[in-house]
Amino acid sequence: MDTAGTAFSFTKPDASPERREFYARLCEKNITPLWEVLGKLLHPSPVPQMVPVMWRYGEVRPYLMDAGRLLTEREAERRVLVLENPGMRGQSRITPTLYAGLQMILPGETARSHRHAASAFRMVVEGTGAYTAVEGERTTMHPGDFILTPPWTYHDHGNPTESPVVWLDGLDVPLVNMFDTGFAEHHPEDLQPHTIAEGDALARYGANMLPVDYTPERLSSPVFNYPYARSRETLEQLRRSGPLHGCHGLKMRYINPATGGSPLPTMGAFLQLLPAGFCGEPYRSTDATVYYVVEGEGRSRVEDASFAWGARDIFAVPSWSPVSHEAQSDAVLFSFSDRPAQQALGLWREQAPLRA
Ligand code: GTQ
Repeated sequence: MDTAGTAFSFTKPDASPERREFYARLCEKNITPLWEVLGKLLHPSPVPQMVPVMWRYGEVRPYLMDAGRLLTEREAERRVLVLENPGMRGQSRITPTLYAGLQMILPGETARSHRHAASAFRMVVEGTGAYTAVEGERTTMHPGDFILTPPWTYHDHGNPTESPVVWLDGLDVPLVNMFDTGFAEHHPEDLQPHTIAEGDALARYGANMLPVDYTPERLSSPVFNYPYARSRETLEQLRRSGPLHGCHGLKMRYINPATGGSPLPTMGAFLQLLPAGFCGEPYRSTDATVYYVVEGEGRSRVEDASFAWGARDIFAVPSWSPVSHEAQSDAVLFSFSDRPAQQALGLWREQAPLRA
């Protein structure tokens, strides 16, 4: 049985001259007394360095265009502006475990083929008709599409259209590097050969059927494009049947159709509809979460911060911070976090309703 505890607190013992002299001797040997650091190691609840933050797309877009003038895609490998959490500058982190950036690719450009141990996905922000190729298959990008590049799969991007294309990249690089498990390599050719017809993966694995002898080759989803048109239609259909969740509105999670688990081993992704006038209750969970506004206008309160958002804006919510959403117009929020990693390790918690 679970016995309710009292809040953890710890006061350092006084440091007498004799104790200090002892600590100095320990220090020389790379040893620290636990009672000097315990308060930093154990807390009654999470103490994130991460802070709530929002980026308005209208403010970032001009910088993407500047980057387009100043560097070629080839020089940059990927032309990405990394969204850094103000509580963790210089670490390429938007949350403690996740990386996010806005990638821009100009007409006629390609981003060379490579692969890495980190998982990645794209959420398409602007422009229709660019492509991502993954392990021999291309998929055409449309705004709102959720596109995977599973760990150690070759991927390249191209923009054969007449306009710049922008997407949000999410990667688990900080988590992979914390484990010191990061590897990366280029494909021997600039662009990998396209050996599989476009649409193959979605038809084969994404239509509520699987090939009769299918056995999963990897932990990630065999579907690598989750088209927005389909996901949006699902939300539209479901709002007619209801009911709405008091905190989330109508919230769905993206899945690996072969397992029902998350699309990528470490990252979960979600899509939620907040109907016009929705005024949600506060909710919190231990997975720090990044939100991207696909459609609509509204406001989210995160602790003391209040983010008034519109389409294409991005905001981030730290672990265990209460968040509540309101929608002025019908709104669709995409979000992602390391929830599957926390769940696999037995660490994930959520709370709603919140006690005072
Ligand atoms: O598109 O492969 O934002 O490798 C960072 C690293 C995107 C990519 C990023 C990458 C990519």
